[in-house]
Amino acid sequence: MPVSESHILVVSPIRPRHMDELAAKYILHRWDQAADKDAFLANIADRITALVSTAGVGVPSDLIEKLPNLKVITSFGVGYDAIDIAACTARGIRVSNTPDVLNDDVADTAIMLLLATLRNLVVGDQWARSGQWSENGAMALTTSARGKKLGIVGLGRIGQAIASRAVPMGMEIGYFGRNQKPVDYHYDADLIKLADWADVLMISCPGGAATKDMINADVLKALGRRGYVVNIARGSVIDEPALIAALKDGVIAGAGLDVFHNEPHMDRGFAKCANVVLYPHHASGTVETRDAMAQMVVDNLQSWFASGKLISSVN
Ligand code: 8YV
Repeated sequence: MPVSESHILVVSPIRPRHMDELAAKYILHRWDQAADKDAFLANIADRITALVSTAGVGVPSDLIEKLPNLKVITSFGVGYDAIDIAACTARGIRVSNTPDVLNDDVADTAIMLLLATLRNLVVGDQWARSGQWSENGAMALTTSARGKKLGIVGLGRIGQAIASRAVPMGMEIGYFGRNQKPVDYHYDADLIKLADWADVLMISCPGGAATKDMINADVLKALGRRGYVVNIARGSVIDEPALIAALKDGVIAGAGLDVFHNEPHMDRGFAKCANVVLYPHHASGTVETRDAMAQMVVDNLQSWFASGKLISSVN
């Protein structure tokens, strides 16, 4: 029997162990498992004061409207572009995310994709695995990260974690963002200028309407045929048809991608490109980090019900 009378709607579950912890403390309603979601809500909607979801799933805006007493949304993930924050704030609904605990694994993934792309890891793996090495000798030379200019689009906490890894690799850092930051890196308030300056464009900004399709054909053209794109932010930031065309036509040299439009149904056009390294939105996908993210969801709920305060709120 849960110790609290608080009713929580589960739109997307977190880690199993942490779900058990929530079930022991609160009355959970598994909206995610309901076949008929409206019928499921009918008897409980007015009792729901809290909601749990993940960054990938978010919260449908029409669902928020059906929950008259909803006070708090605790989301598993740092990105919250799939939640209508303005509508929540207007209703006085507080929203929390799980920042910082994933910075290292996401930044490691960014560097992993950068090196895998510039050094052709997947091609090399295939060259050895398929027997081509023994038949045809060494694979084609690749290009070094050392001495390259890394243009970071979005120098937030994750962007800075990436920069701190790239500097000791001998890369020069530049960045684009709304505001110049108190850091000793090359700054461009013009994205086209940064792309022209950079050898590698690293996308680490938030998703959402403000950054939708920001990396378009003009930016890719400015980056140039020896340039590379790495994206660990959101697929929505890149104009995907423009990127696929740029990869196919040699407008840019290659890309390393962790995020895509319409996940998990990635555009098959990418699968046909030999000069792209693909990773299925798994930058934070380690047991250690996902457990830490889940613990932040549990702690935010605990703090909310105990004091009405969130540990990591976004509004
Ligand atoms: C997701 C992410 O949380 O944190 C984010 O914003 O995109 C990921 O870490 C993860 O894919 C689960 O939805």
